[in-house]
Amino acid sequence: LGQFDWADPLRMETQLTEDERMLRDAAHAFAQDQLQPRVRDAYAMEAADPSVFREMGAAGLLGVTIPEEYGGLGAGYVTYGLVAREIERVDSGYRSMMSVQSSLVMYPIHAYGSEEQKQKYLPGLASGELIGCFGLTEPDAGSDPAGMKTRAEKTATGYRLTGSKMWISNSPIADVFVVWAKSDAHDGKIRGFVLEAGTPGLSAPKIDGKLSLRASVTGEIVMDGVEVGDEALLPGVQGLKGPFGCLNRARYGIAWGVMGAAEACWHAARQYGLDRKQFQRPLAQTQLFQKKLADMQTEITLGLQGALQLGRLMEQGQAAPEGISLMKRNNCGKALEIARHARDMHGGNGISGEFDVIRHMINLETVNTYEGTHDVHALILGRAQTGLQAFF
Ligand code: TGC
Ligand code: FAD
Repeated sequence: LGQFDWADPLRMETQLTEDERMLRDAAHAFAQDQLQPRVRDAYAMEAADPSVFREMGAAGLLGVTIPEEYGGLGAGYVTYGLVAREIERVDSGYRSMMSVQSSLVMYPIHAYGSEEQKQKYLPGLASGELIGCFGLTEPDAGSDPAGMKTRAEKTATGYRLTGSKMWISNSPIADVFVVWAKSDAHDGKIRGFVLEAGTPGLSAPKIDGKLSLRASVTGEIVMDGVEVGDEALLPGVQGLKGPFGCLNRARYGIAWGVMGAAEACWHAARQYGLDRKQFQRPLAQTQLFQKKLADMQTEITLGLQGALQLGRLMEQGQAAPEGISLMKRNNCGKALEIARHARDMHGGNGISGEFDVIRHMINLETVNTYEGTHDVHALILGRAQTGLQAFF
């Protein structure tokens, strides 16, 4: 019979290739050496550091699945997931910066862009010299992006975009804006456009005062008659399947990422329980404490197995969007619950920034909401198994 490893009960390590383990270890070292030392201050000060992008780029963590000819790593989806897990082990905000850049900006330019767009933007996005953002959500269109009001009108030489986007990760520091708009020239269908910072009429004010995901900056995108040339249109896709194709990748990465945050909380709670004594014995020697640790271990082990299988399906081109919804929803919900328990198990210390668990807990409230809320993914799964539409 095999040896039991409490931290890896089903021996996921043996399911990874040597390359995957090597890239995972490099991402772990980067996250622990470069990100962990600054995250508490970044969170406390609500200060996203743009140089994180260049550092991630130098470490090869931007565009993990994008081919090497465009500056990416040319690796598979399991590697991308393992990287997300290591970064989110430190903070969901840093993982957000990485996944928006990789899945929501580089992916659509690579999958839907012209050769000129790929050459122009992808190498700079991969190195982190350029920062990207993705504008789908609007003040009146969140869970229902089909209700967007942003319009692209045809001009003699291109398009004029008018509208506003809300809750956009990275927008105040972005150089490249992938935005989605209904285009008059395409029967009102949703089309993607690549805008550049500094274009007249384009601004991206910061949303101040967030109490969650404070190490990552979030803003609006205001488009007040922004004029762009024909070359700004992403030629390869139209309709909602354009932005959803990107969201599939980002949601998949989140399913892995949140397991990293959950593991950080689990390991911290276990260590705290071993170190702290009450009633003359370690907290970890009480039944209630051990039951909570066992629940965390079980949910994380199952969540990681699900994410790994989904990754293998992604690599084979066999992952259905509903399977991605299932894993995004499950792993976010479970990670949030684990973080709440870990916070409680730290007692009063659990509310201190020094112990990290409350930061993970508050971050995970955002992650449970963005990229499709927990309940919206339930409706996607409900529709897929009943054939009945319950959104409206
Ligand atoms: P529905 O009728 O279901 O679909 C419309 C068209 O879209 C296609 N489609 C998909 N294609 C690929 N992948 C998917 N996952 C797809 N889901 C839908 C569908 O096939 C159809 O295509 P066609 O050609 O037949 O027209 O559309 P609906 O309007 O009923 O959609 C409802 C719903 C709830 C499923 C959807 O709108 C939804 O998922 N809402 C959640 C919105 C969301 O996730 N927003 C995320 C914004 S970005 C973000 O949060 C980034 S945070 C990142 C970070 O900081 O890390
Ligand atoms: P709503 O859609 O108004 O939902 C409010 C509540 O109603 C939720 O509980 C929801 O589950 C529920 N609900 C909605 N519809 C139904 C229904 N039919 N039946 C039952 N319940 C329903 N967007 C981007 O485009 N790009 C980004 O980079 C980005 N980054 C983000 C970063 C942060 C920090 C945050 C907080 C959000 C970000 N978002 C981004 C937006 C995010 O995707 C949306 O907040 C999310 O999709 C939910 O939309 P909403 O906030 O409008 O909530």
